[in-house]
Amino acid sequence: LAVAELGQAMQRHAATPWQAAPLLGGFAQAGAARPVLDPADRRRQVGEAVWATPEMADKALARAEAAAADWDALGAEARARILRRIADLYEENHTELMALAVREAGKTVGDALAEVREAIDFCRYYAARGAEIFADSQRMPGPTGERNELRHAGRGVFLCISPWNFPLAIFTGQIVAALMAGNAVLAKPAEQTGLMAAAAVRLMQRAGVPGEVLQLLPGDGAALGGRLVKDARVGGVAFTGSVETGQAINRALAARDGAVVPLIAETGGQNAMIVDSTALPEQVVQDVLISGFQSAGQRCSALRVLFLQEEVAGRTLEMLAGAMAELRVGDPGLLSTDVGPVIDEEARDLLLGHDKAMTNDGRLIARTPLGPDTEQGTFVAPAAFEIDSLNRLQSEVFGPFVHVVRYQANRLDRVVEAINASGYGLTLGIHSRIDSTVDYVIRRARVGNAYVNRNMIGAVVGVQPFGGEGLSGTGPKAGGPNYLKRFAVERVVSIDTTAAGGNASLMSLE
Ligand code: UN1
Repeated sequence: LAVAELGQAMQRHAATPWQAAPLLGGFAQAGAARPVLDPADRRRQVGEAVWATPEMADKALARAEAAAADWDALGAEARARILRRIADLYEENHTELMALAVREAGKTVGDALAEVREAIDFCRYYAARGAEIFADSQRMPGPTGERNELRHAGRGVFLCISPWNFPLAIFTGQIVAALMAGNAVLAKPAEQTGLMAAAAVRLMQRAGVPGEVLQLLPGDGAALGGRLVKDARVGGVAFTGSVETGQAINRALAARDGAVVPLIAETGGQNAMIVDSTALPEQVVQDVLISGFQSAGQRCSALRVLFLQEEVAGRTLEMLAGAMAELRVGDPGLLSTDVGPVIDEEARDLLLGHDKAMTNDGRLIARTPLGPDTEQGTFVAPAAFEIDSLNRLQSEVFGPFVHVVRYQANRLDRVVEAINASGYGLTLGIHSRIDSTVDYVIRRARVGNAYVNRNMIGAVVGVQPFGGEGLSGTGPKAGGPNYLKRFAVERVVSIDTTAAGGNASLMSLE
């Protein structure tokens, strides 16, 4: 039934395209519309998007600044109720949101479902955590005659800059965290996924988020995003995307006159999986397929470098090549599809360039053939290459490619050193049945999320707090117990309760 409904939602919008426009104070702004094309078939227009002008960004900032205090004063429980209502509305509208994930972002049906679920999980988890952390006041211990309270408040206006690879989940996660902490939000979605962002913001406003408190600014990353991060009215930035953009935001914030504000950044990875001779080969192959090729490898958590112990490398690669030949690459709207398109022409061309360079160097191990009807889309064939060391990869290769490096059993130390030397520190997979090996790796590898004898993507909100260190991000981890705190400031109120009269009313604040 769900699949039939999804098909209907996709057809409905073949007739009535989706729309995105800047939303200021709850009102859509007019402007020149840009066509949004389906990554699976670039002849198919799925909607159109209007980008925000610098004047709109300026107005949005002024409105947000004016609205922040009242939103904060509403209190944590009232804000948590609105977050729960957003979750309910996402649930009611899940087929529409899934259709958008498939048609605008090229997600497979399975990934689209996971996307909507994760967004809902973020709302419910942050509502629960926020109601706890941001409860009106927390009594601190102290001497008699004095009352000390720890409170939290929003930082004012928070700027949320989100990626196209999780156009609903990460977009929503950043925004509801900032809202829950009592901030007004300016949302700058990825250029490629403005339609999903607009649909999400409309639902958030229906759930009760005031138009001034959450404003949507679709537009160019460098021009619009660059302008916003320089503005002294922005009290904090949440960013998920490339390490280069994260560093540029960091520099822009540092160069600003005025207050020092936090950057919560989740950036790329050069994620490795280590497989020793005690690993179960079938499980390894299954986990490599999921970690390397699901979502066409367009996850910052995805596997990029597979370290195979020499003794098992040949057999594992043979099995991997066999399994890769069975993957189906094609229309992400079909339930039988394993790998959909990459996001756009620019991404495809970069990846094809990498494939060509690797293949010319004689490093190709296996490549999955593209399925039928892929000529008009931005598809990239999943491939595995062999390289002599992780150093060969200068930066993150954001697509369906796995690079294999063989290692000697007695040189596991070098493997861990190479992983750490990359400077990234996001996810890591280890396949081994030897506890001391697993322990050795986990104690030394500087990564945010380590996965043992399983795949290394799909961190679950509230269960596996997600995020890296080094070049991979600043923390705190998304979907974890400490994430919300960084969006708020702490305030301590100390009251002398021995004084008569005046302080009595403050004492009843409880
Ligand atoms: C990203 O790809 O930008 O665990 C981060 C996972 C996801 C990754 C999100 N939470 O696969």
